[in-house]
Amino acid sequence: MKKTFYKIALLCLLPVGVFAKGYVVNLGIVTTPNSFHYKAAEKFKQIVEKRSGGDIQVKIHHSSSVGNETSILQQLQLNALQMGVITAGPMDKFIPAIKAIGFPFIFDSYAKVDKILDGKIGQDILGQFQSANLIGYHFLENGFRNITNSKRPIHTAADVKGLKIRVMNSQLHIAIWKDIGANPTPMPWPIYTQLSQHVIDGQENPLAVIDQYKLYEVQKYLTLTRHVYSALVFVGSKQFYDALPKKYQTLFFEATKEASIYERKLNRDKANYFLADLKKNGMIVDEHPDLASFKEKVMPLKKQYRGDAKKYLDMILAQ
Ligand code: EAX
Repeated sequence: MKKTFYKIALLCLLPVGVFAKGYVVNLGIVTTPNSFHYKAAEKFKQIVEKRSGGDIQVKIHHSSSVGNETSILQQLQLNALQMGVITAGPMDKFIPAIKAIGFPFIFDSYAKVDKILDGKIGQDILGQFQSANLIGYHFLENGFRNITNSKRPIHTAADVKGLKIRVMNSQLHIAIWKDIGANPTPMPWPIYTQLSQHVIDGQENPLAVIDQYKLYEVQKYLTLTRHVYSALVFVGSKQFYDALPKKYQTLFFEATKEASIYERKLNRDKANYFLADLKKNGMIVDEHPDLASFKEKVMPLKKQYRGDAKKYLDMILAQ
């Protein structure tokens, strides 16, 4: 009896001992397991656990269970979390240069997105994460953002006037929607309840997010503005990264790159599905809004850009 007890106790202790020697990576995201953020995180987990021979264990904390995106970034700075898949918007308070890629209407194709984000400009911006005590590993994709609301069809910028639009906790996004004429209200994701209770009239997100969160139940009108390309970033704790052996530092860069390429393809392959599904679920869609009216309102924002944000914005505009 006693022997069996010890055997069981030993068996229970063994896995703990193995992991105690290795590394545990707590990864935070704000979206649910059907999201692309999660699919990327899952791919990263598979690659890292396999190639480290189980020496690294990745735990995915989804649905804001470890806090909103701003809070996840703060926890990464303190090494309370080790990884996150975060939207570029709320990062601009931490890394101002990221505003360059969030400038409205700056990307007109995926080819240009990939050229900039995977090229020198993107690499330079990721390098700047270090000064915020973070590691910017790789860009992946949320998608082009589109506006929805419950009040009225939006065709021109004038139709937005006075609408209470939820925006991300981002300096740039607040400025964009102020300039368009809305009443921007920053709040963290998710926002279904606030929409259903009419605390806010509208919001803007990629089609996948609008569909996966069933926002068609609480938003009647969708306008394909594609006003901002919404990048996601694999972000990590610098303190954690600095303490990793070289071979694992390399593995983290490889795994985030592979997971990002995988996720972008998955996201783009499904783009048409989401539009069809939103229509099927009753949304009234304006597929050809007057984009010139929106551009006219937001272009003066360029003058407010300073420092590296301005430098990279000018470089992208010159391409
Ligand atoms: O996918 O907060 C937001 O609007 C972001 O797009 C978030 O990543 C939801």
